[in-house]
Amino acid sequence: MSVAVLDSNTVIRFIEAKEAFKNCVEKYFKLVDSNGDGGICREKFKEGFGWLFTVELKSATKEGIDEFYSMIFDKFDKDRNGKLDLNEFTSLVEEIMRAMALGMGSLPVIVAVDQDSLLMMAVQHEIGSK
Ligand SMILES: [Ca+2]
Repeated sequence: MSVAVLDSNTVIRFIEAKEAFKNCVEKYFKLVDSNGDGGICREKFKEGFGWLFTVELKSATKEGIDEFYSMIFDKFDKDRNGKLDLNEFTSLVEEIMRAMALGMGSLPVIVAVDQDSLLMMAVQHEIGSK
């Protein structure tokens, strides 16, 4: 866990740098899709979500957490085949990151980020492009 200073523009610029963003999402997709069948099932999604985003659900009950994951999964499993393919997964990541950016507003915020989290990738992308 490290600490980074970022604002919504850091995140938005990362999403809009299509190639860099796509590469990162694909990297995570492959990580979560551990058996490489091109789809992330419900169970793997639950396991893998914490790698992507630091989820603060400490006060939530187990049922609450399950419901949270189901809700997200169902929303993005557009063709309802019980798996998230790369496209579905990409829209999921993009939407969550945009929501995070909205929450940050235009003032820089200090956030604790996991070394391999997507927010960290956004920060690194920003540093790299300067
Ligand atoms: Ca699907």
